[in-house]
Amino acid sequence: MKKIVAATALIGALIGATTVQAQSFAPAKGEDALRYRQSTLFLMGQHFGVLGAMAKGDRPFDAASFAWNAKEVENFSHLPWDSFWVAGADQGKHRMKPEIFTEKDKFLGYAKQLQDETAKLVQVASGSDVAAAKAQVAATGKACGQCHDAFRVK
Ligand code: ASC
Repeated sequence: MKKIVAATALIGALIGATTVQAQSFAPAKGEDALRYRQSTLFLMGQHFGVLGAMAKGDRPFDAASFAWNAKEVENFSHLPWDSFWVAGADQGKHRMKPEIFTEKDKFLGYAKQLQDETAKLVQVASGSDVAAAKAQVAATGKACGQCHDAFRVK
């Protein structure tokens, strides 16, 4: 019985893991893809801004608000990346550097790092260690920044 329970849990975990990894989305039209990725990055920045203000002490630390905003940031960290590869999504006003396309692995590696940091952000937000939560905001901000430095026009 124990073995069956363990095997079921393992299969569940594997299905869960692949399902999360397999999800991807990008609008089909270039102009929509540009807007989609810029919107998701904008929204991520808005919610991360709340966390940044709490971490810096510009805003009172509120655990429930921190946790909610962390969850939003984590969600948005999964959305923008596929839209960079939609034909026509480089037409219009944007700040992406062409290196995104010539250094795709590095770019997506940074995206993955961001997702890992935002997952930790959600995790730490559910605890009661405020210092750890603030430190994780800094770590997440670093992940935002390293990608901007390499792949966003100043
Ligand atoms: C934000 C935001 C970013 C990041 C970055 C962190 O709030 O809009 O782009 O944080 O500044 O380094």
